[in-house]
Amino acid sequence: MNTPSAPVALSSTDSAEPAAGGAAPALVAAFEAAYARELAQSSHGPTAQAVLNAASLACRELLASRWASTQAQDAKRGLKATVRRVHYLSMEFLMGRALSNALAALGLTSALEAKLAATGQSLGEVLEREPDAALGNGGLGRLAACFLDSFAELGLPSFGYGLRYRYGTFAQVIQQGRQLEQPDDWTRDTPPWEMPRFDLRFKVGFGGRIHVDAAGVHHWEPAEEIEAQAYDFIVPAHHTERVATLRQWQATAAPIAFGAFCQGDYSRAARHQVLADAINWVLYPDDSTEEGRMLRLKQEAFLVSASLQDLVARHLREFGELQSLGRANAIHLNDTHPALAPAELMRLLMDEHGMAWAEAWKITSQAIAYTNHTLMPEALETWPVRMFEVLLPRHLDIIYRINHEFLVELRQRFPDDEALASRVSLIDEGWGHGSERRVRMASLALVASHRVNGVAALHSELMVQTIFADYAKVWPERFHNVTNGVTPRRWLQQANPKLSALIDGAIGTEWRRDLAELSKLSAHAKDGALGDAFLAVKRANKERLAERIRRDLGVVVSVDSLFDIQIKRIHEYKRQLLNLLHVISRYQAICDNPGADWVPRVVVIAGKAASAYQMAKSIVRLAHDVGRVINSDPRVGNKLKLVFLPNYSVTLAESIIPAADLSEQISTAGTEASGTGNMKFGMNGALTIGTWDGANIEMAEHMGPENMFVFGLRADAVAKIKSLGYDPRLYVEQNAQLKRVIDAISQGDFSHGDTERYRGLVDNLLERDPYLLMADFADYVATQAKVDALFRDRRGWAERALRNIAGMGWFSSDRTITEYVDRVWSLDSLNH
Ligand code: GL9
Repeated sequence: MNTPSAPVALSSTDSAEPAAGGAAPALVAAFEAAYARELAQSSHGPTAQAVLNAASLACRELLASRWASTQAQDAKRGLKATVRRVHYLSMEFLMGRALSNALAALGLTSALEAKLAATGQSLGEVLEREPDAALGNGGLGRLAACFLDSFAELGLPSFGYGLRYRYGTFAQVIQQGRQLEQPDDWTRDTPPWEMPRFDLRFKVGFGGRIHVDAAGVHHWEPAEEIEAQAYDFIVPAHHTERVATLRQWQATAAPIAFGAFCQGDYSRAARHQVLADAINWVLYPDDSTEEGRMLRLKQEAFLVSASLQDLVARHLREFGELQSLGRANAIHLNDTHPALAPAELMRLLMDEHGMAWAEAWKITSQAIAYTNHTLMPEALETWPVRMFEVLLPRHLDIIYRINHEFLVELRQRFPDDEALASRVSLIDEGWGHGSERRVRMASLALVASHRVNGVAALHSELMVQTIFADYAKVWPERFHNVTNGVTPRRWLQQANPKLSALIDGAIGTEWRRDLAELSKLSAHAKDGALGDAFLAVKRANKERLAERIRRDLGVVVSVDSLFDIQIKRIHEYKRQLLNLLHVISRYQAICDNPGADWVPRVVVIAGKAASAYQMAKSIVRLAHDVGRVINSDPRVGNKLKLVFLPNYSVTLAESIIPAADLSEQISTAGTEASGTGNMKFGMNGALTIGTWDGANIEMAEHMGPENMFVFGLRADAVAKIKSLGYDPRLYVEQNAQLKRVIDAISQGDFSHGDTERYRGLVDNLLERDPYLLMADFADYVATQAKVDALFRDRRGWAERALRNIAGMGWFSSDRTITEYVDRVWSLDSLNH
């Protein structure tokens, strides 16, 4: 990539843990001071919690000094820099735990371990106490967190911008097989990892009136003003002293209600406070109900406005003018949630800084780029014009003007195509469906962006053929693909130290800096001794997971079994139900013939269902019902177990993935934009059973398709079957095995004879089956048989696993970010 102009200091070692250099004594001293303070403040004595708090504060201090030097380097870059400073706007950052990553990055794990040994505490136990920062729902939020890690590692001048939610995604509790949602009070016991920036506060307005002065300048008088205060979450590089910043905004009531308070109107004063607080209360599930939508729009506007005010102030400070803002800064929209950004930037440039429309628009479209993360049409965000009128009147004006300019230009280029104009307009007039007028957020993002990308090759292709076909006709040059990646620091080096050490032994340690080096493993794939060592590492990881399953669920599983794992959000398109159908069919076959030579399997499922998504919740319940029956059937024993691990999280994933033999990536082809779990499993030496979908395709291409268990209809066949009129019943009638599975569910075999419990679920499968489970069932089951056959051949399995790892070098988020820099964020990308 074009490296930023500031030089970055590389640490001097290649070992598993980067050298701490002079930091170890500093950390130990900072730790001791913080620990003494903890003990002075706590009534519980020298607990693991006290150690966690002290260690976090000590790391934070070290990171803060790295933060200051990173910022100082970046501030000096000037306009010569070829890479623009990136501002990554996202409503979600699924960070997980911070301490173990920071210790690893700072090279201080052993120093702290040694220090703790003296106090009789174990570092592992301390690390286990840290709550996850779960400020995201799934892949999109975790991708943003991986990107921050790569921003740091690559030394990219950047800010991640998000909201500091009080409650992250809900905690999932299972009661009698059903999901219950509980608040996730993640900041309760631990001092915040982030640094408050009391000097960084911006006012964000809502509602009110606009008046235009004699000079034509718009003055917006908001009815309500909320103050945004910055908190920085510092993300360290692992091989340099650079850091990345996640700046999260906390809302506080601007002190304007003081008057009300003085007059004794406490409830008005309090209401003002509550309105501000609400902005930070909760992260909404991506596929939530209509409820709270007004608040969600406020959250989006709050994130965008505070972040862009911060950017504009910084640019002015560094450059003394705003004309160069678009050449020095990239503003990236992580999906459409921050798509108000162009309207807000136009407002700031024109209303607050007196710029004319044309110049402000030029700067805005230089700065903005947008990534789409899903083709699901229901995920295309739109907001009623009515809500804009109430909350964001000035932004609505600007959006109308952007739309006007856009449509004038469009009509010149496509004179007789009013249908096109109405399809691409920023405003959905609601004519077709007789409903209210709405602002189309994706259209706003597309019009303002100089680059738009999908997240895997197939997804980017389908994006321009389907949801954005009209826009691709208007601006074909804007559309690109940048395939996702994940950070190998967290997902391989930290999650799987044993495998990492094995790889070091086989090919050296350079892969820790440059994941592409993993390809060297393919030369060793047939090395039997290495294969055996790989299997031993896998077994050790499986033992840890088996222990957890025993402890948390009381189910005893054998590590000789094939660990078959599907962990992700519960969604119909991801087809956890297809997995369950296979499990049921295997169960029935085992009962028919318990004496046969079965390959023992442990099927593990984990994931959260959005609270309002009834079908997904029903799938969670079915998983529990089926697991209860199978796990207690004496005919089955170790031949098959099904467990559902509750409260899926980044941390849980870190312990599950290294233990997987088989990774389930079985979405209906054309529906999973990319997937990133698939990559984490691949790096950890799990084989994939998957459809020709999302990034599975590119994984197969990189490792050789013969090393993946691919099954099912491809995206074009899916589209064709649907267009011809798909009838799921035909598949059921023609497949006795499938029919028997469906009948067992309907007859109540897993629900104590209750034939109502899964009626909706079964009817949906038989009558609609929108994700084609019935059509793919036979091939899925046949492919699972191939998995069994290979698993019996231990050396053959290990060889394939090594080939999988060897093929995963390309799926580092470092490669992804390098591509974003080349195609989207470099200065160069503005000229092509
Ligand atoms: C998602 C896609 O569904 C995934 O396939 C993709 O890997 C990620 C990251 O690009 O984005 N889009 C999306 O809305 N979510 C994704 O995971 N959903 C959530 O994050 C809940």
